[in-house]
Amino acid sequence: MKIKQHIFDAHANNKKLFAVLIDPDKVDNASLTGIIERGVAAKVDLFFLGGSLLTKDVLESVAQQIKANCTIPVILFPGNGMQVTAAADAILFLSLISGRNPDLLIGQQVQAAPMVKQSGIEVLSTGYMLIDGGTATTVSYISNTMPIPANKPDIAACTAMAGEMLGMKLIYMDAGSGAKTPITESMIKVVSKNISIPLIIGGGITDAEKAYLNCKAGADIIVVGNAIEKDSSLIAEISAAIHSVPVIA
Ligand code: 1GP
Repeated sequence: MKIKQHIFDAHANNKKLFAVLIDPDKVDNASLTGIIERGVAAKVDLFFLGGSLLTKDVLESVAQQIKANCTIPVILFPGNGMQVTAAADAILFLSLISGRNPDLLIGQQVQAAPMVKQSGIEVLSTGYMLIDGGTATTVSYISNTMPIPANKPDIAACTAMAGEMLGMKLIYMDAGSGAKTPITESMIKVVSKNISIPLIIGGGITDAEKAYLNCKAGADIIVVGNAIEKDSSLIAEISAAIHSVPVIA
């Protein structure tokens, strides 16, 4: 319960968190070392680890390398039920509640449940919502679901509310990795007003200003992957922006 408590405490105090997403397929030893070092220096709160489509069997070794070199928690962000390793600290146990694909609503979870239990890692029950990011992303293709239209905040709010009512502990709204248009502040505002659990926002965020505005609109955790893969020096400025949002005393 350690990581969930940490996220809930931050949410209660309006302390915004920064999660750097690492796609294990896309890092090598040197680039991962760079991301870890910059992450530690910039006080990154969380590492998310996973991808919609993994083609190399390196999830465990990447998790181990992060754990061996820093104390930043490693949270699995699995693209499917096979992406489980005891080397991580926790897993976003996702149900794709924006879609109507039963395999991603409950099928993959049934298959993954015994492995997750055996691993002993912390389970973070998460309602996962795809929002149209203006381009076909890997996740929209692989999940075979229709994202929520970007101009329909009411649908997003009702979906998030349903997720909370079903007992989920986090809501993750994602425009998909490399989205052309990240989620709008107006949608974040409407959704965050309608739920009381922490809200994770990601997909297509490429600069500190956007991360800051998302936090001001009601995001609790900002996830950035693609932009950092291209330029890991962004970690420092995005982290500073997210952590500059005033905390409730
Ligand atoms: C994707 O939300 C994450 O699932 C992060 O997206 O890679 O575009 O930052 P980016």
